[in-house]
Amino acid sequence: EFPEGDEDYHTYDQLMTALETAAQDHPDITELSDVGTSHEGRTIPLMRIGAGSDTDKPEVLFTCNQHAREHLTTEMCLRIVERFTDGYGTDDTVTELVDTRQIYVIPTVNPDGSEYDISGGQYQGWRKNRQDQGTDLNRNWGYKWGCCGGSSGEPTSETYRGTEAFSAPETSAVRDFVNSRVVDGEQRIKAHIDFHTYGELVLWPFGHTTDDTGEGMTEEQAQRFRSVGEEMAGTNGYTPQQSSDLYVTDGDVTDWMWGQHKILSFTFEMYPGDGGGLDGFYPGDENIGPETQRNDEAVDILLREAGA
Ligand code: 0X9
Ligand code: CA
Ligand code: ZN
Repeated sequence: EFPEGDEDYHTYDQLMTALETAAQDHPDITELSDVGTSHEGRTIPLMRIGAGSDTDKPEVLFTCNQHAREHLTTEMCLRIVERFTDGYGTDDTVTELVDTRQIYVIPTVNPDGSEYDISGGQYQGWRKNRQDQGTDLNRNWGYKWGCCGGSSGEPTSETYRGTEAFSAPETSAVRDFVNSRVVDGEQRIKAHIDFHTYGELVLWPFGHTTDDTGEGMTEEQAQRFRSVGEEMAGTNGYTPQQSSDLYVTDGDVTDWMWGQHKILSFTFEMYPGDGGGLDGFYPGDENIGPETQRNDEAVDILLREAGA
């Protein structure tokens, strides 16, 4: 459970209950399922929100909580679920987007790590999954995995990349779902945000190279990332930049989404901007409302962009 004073954050069980409630209250526009199970056997939930199940509509994916201690991101995904279900039929923007898009939300990619991080009612400062000494899920994706000094081969490292690409059941489950959205040879998912904390940044690929353009990224494509990234950052006040401007990573999710599938994929680093080390991962629960709402417009922009 969460420490005293932070009870508004959702534990895994509370998250599952909230998702079940949203699905039960809005059966016509939702479908709650899962992409598979974690190392310790927890279900990794998947919510689809969209009016009608047809495959002609552009699809958008939101993922959260790859990193265990980044609990604010789980709340971000839950807000997306609740806004696009409760707002249907009353909020014009929500209604239009639910009518014209399929919205997929995976609120916790790393349920084992997240539960471990709050075990004993104290924050454990945990980042990775719970397989052996822990794999950094955001170094385990299969596009140029381990290529470029942006991850570690040492199991004790916070950025351990795993024994091979997709060695973690959590990344391979999400991979299989995304691969399954290739219908008639076309990837139906057009855009994606992976939420992290912290730093207040909007980041785009590639992360494995500091080059702006090159293999897998034309001038025109890089321009589109920059312009959409800057537009979103204009609404939440985050700093927009290529992800490798922060630091080089290999095996992160956005490199795979773009490199493998040409999905317009961003990493958001949420509140706070500068949190003083480990404390930055644990903003009080009074921040959940304002700091998730802060990304409403950016989420809407990406949903619209998926149709462009
Ligand atoms: O290191 C990460 O996985 C992300 N930051 S975090 O503090 N949440 O761990 C950033 C990943 C974005 N990719 C690059 N910076 N290359
Ligand atoms: Ca509180
Ligand atoms: Zn993170």
